[in-house]
Amino acid sequence: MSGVNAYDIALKLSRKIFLTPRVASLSYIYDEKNQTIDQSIIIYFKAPNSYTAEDVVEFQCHGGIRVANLIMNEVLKLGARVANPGEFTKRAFLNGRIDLSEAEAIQKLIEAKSDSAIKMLSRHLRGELKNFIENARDELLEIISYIEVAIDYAEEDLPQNIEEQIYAKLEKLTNSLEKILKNSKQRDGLLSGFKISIIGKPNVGKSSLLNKLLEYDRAIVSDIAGTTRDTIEEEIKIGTHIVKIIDTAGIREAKDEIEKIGISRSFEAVQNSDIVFAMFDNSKVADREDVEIFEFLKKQEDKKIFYILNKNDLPNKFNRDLIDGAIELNCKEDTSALVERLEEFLSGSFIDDELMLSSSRQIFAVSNALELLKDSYELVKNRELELFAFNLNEAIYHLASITRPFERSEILDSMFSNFCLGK
Ligand SMILES: Nc1nc2c(ncn2[C@@H]2O[C@H](COP(=O)(O)OP(=O)(O)OP(=O)(O)O)[C@@H](O)[C@H]2O)c(=O)[nH]1
Ligand SMILES: [Mg+2]
Repeated sequence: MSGVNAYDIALKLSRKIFLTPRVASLSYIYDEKNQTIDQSIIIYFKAPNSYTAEDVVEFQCHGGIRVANLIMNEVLKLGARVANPGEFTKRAFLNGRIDLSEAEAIQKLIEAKSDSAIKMLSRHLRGELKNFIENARDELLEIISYIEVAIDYAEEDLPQNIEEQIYAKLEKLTNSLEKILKNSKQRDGLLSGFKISIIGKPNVGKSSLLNKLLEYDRAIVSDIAGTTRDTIEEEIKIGTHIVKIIDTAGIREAKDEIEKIGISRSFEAVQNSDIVFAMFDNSKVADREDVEIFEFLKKQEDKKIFYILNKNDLPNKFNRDLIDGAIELNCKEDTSALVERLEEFLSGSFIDDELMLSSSRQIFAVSNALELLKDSYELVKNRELELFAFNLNEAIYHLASITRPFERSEILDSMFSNFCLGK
């Protein structure tokens, strides 16, 4: 419970005269008819030293949902109401306890898909992203103040090297924003969980690979080409990462309408993933369809592609030169060679000391600010200093939206509604 009446309600429920802040008190909980519901631990956090910066009371009751529900009912009868999703964190923000970058880190922490993600988010929680953004803002303010002095001068009185001086400052800032943006985009999968799609011609062993990775027979495997008709998504743990893996329908020139739809979903799956397992059959001669798959993969510049030559227990007929350095597997028996390479890639995708952004909202804000800064060079060159100052102010506005937005309600509503209930 959080809010001005939280403490009073807790006293009524426990029939206590007082609760010592930050002390775990063992207490019975009573209903309105004076019957005991449970014996539980009550902890009172006195404002402002709590998660929300308001009076907060926590109950640690016995397990199971029933006891908790009974206590909840009594709390509601005494005047409390059920919190909205993310309301505790929203109050923490509104009460100035945390900024938005920290609130987002809390949300992402709950959903984190890897140990490395947790480490990065805990840095955000310690305020590292906030400091980064505030430094950028201070540098922009410095340039603006510089400009404002310049605006007051007549053109001919301006120092000769004013352009270079502004350029130097601007360049430093542009570079650091570009860097954090690049890091964040490249390693997006780190926070949201990497997505891997398995693609290849029919019958190469894609579903066999999925099943082997999951260690149970999730997908139907058969020697009939075109067995998998629709994409199948599952989560697996690779080292300290939870990744989503998508088995797809084999790609070929299909006549069947349903198979065609399945195949277009296979291409979509590749487009939506960070990593591709491209599988070929060692026991067959490479043909036109294999080549077409290569052509398609060549265009997927931003994906990490693992080439796999499957069925290496059978005599080789596939032209190995086509996929030099492919991982050779027998999916029915052992996929460890692939898992090792994947694990290496996943852990290598995280560089400890590089700060990154944690949400598309933050990426959007930095991209907007960066665009404005890039446009500003031209303005300095043309001595359009007023417009230049305006641009920089706009950039500050975008950066501020990451930590403390100027126009709050819209951003806040959309952001906190993504939280899970009770946080
Ligand atoms: N010898 C051998 N057979 C394999 C291997 N991997 C899969 N197979 C067999 O190849 C056949 C096709 O396997 P699937 O996993 O269904 O192939 P798929 O790529 O999912 O095929 P579609 O769903 O039709 O696209 C099955 O009979 C598997 O048992 C392997 O490494 N060695
Ligand atoms: Mg299949």
